[in-house]
Amino acid sequence: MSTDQPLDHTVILPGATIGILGGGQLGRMTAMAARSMGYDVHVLDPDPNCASRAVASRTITAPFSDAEAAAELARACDVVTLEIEQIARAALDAVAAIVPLRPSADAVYIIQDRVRQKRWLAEHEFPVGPFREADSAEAIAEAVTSFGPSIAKACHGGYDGRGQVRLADAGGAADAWRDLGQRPCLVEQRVDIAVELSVLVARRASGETIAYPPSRNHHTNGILTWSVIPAELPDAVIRAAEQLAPAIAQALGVVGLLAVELFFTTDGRLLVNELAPRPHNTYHHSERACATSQFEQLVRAVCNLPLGAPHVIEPGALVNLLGDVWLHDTAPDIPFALGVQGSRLHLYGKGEARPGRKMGHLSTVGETAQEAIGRALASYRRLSPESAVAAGLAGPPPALRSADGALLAELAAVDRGDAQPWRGPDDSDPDREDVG
Ligand code: AIR
Repeated sequence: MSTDQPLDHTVILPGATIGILGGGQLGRMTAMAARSMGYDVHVLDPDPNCASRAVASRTITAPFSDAEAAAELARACDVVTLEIEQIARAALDAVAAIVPLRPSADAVYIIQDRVRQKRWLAEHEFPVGPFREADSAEAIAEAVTSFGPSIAKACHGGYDGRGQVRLADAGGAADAWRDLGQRPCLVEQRVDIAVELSVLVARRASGETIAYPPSRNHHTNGILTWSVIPAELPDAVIRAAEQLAPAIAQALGVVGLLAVELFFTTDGRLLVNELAPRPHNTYHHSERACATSQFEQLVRAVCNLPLGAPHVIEPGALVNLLGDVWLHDTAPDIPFALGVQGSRLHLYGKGEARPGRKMGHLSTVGETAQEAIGRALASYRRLSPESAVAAGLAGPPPALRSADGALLAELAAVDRGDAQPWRGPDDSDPDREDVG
């Protein structure tokens, strides 16, 4: 299925109105960048007090399944984008019938269902780990019997670790099926991950495409804990990731942003974990570390302005602040946290702190990636010692360049050329322009 749209050279100039489906933190930070550039912003979100409300000039309160409300948003906008992929197809189509929707309804439709997304990636010869669709407890059990330790993910709706169940063996299948709401799910084999990374791609309607340098990421219970850029991996891995991600964006015909989450496995493979057609938590440090923040880049891409340079100007890191930070006995110590050199606090203005809910992040810069992540974690420990203990971040920061022996051996193999993280589909032409 080709989802690409014809090249469009129309520029949407400042003064125009950008609509955003979704009004959470990603919409809020995008809206701030859009406002800085002279655009007006309207958002649609089910929550009347959504995080974007303070920045948008109009907030439509409606569920993401409401096609009429989506059309109402579109009628007052010059272009519409999104900050969450769980928007009903009818609502996406209703927008696209009125104004350009970027990324397109087809691209979002493929990504928003985990099975559809994985199948699409496999069909297009992008590297993915073993997976299977399951529509019963028995099917989950069968998959786990053949895969070994696995993870079952709801097809729709889960993000930030929600809608995911880890299975050690087939014995957990009945519970997993129940916990996932007895709905079709994706079962993936658990792979031995050496490093998690992501690559953010921006593509504008004219076809211009750029990739950010990879970000290195660490998750706890399926939620991002910290990210650091540059990822400081072997050149071969960086090059492979920077080639793979734009190739996916190109094949999907994404206009806007596409975040590609990747696993670099202990046996030297680069696998696609998940795609997101929007700004991504793992690039919040781009506001400080990169020449162009991901939020400004989204605005440029959907308005068809020249894309900004994505390179790292100063190594940067972020640590997420979940609702838990505000729920411990000790209140967060913001002044103490901000005493760490290079640290900055970002709060999303969400009314209610719930466990696991993303409320904000701390960002830092440093002379090296190691210094940036060290400062970010130091600032986090000062902010909330209890959270740091709970997230396993109370000790010294991870040594980015001295991982365990097995990992080092594999990374060395990649540098020697013994392991090939990704070389593109068989018919790939290294001189092809569309993957640049
Ligand atoms: N989001 C979207 N997909 C994944 C994430 N984390 C962001 C979007 C969305 C917000 O999370 O910005 O609007 C919803 O956050 P919450 O805390 O209200 O569930």
